[in-house]
Amino acid sequence: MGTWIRLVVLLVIVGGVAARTRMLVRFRQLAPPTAAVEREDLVSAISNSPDDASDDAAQPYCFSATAAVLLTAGRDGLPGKADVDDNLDGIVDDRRETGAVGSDDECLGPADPGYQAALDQPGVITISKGAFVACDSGQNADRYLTPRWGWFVAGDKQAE
Ligand SMILES: [Ca+2]
Ligand SMILES: [Ca+2]
Repeated sequence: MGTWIRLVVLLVIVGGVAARTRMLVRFRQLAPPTAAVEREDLVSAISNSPDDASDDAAQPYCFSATAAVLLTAGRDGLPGKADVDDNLDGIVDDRRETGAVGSDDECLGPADPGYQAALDQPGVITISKGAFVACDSGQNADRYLTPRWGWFVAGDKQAE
């Protein structure tokens, strides 16, 4: 009987070590892509013109309290899922289905692809005001967008 207990304790210890090792390996793999970004890289990106084709060029964005955030009918052109009564009110594809969960409907801000085209589409709903829009304020922008790193905030120069 003592042998069985020792075997169980040994299995628990080996299992614990294996689980901990697996977690540590996974943790390293889950490091964010920005983990290796140096501040100098971001300062350089801000200095590059957004017209550069480089992935490192940063487009400045400034907050606009009047910029519309849109809710579109998606690629199928119909509110919610096409030919489905998403909100169960007995009417298929009525306007109140726009943005239904699981549909192709999209929420778009000025920085999103397709935003300009959506402004002219019928059935598009403005769900709020206030968003970041491309601007040319250079190093004083509220935030920046790069193809390589996505969004980042540069912060106040005095904090350096
Ligand atoms: Ca749709
Ligand atoms: Ca409906």
